[in-house]
Amino acid sequence: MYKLLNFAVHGDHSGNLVALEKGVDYVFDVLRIYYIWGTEKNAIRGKHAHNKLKQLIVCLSGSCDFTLDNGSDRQVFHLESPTQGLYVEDFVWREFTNFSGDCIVMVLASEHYDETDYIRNYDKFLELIK
Ligand code: T46
Repeated sequence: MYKLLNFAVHGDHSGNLVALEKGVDYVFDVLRIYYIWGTEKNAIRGKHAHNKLKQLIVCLSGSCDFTLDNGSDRQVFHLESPTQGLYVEDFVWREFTNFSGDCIVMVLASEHYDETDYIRNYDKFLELIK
């Protein structure tokens, strides 16, 4: 399952603020936060799914494209605002591309980093979700 979320923005003449709260904007315990920047425009990141991991993905600056695939549907999300987040559950194949030079992506994750949670072969992913 994946879903594009719109966050509440607290803005006034001095600027904007978004607060992400458990139970409102995401539902899992956050065990890890990581961020990605300085990615080459033509890079392709991701190319995997997860067995267990749930994540909330926010493009804080610039833009990039996230392609999500649940085995039957494939959808491209153009992330370009810190007011939106992509919630992505386990067993979703993801690729991200088309990075602007100023792109900074922050990810809230439900698990510690664990290489054994990654499914890096697309055919195996299709096999597992049958
Ligand atoms: C995902 C997408 C959106 C760590 O040591 N700890 C970490 O928490 C992470 C995420 C990565 N790493 C190391 C492992 C690799 O040596 O950092 C290097 C790059 O990681 P990776 O190639 O997995 O990066 P992406 O951008 O392809 O994927 C990441 C996440 O791994 C993945 O869960 O959903 O961002």
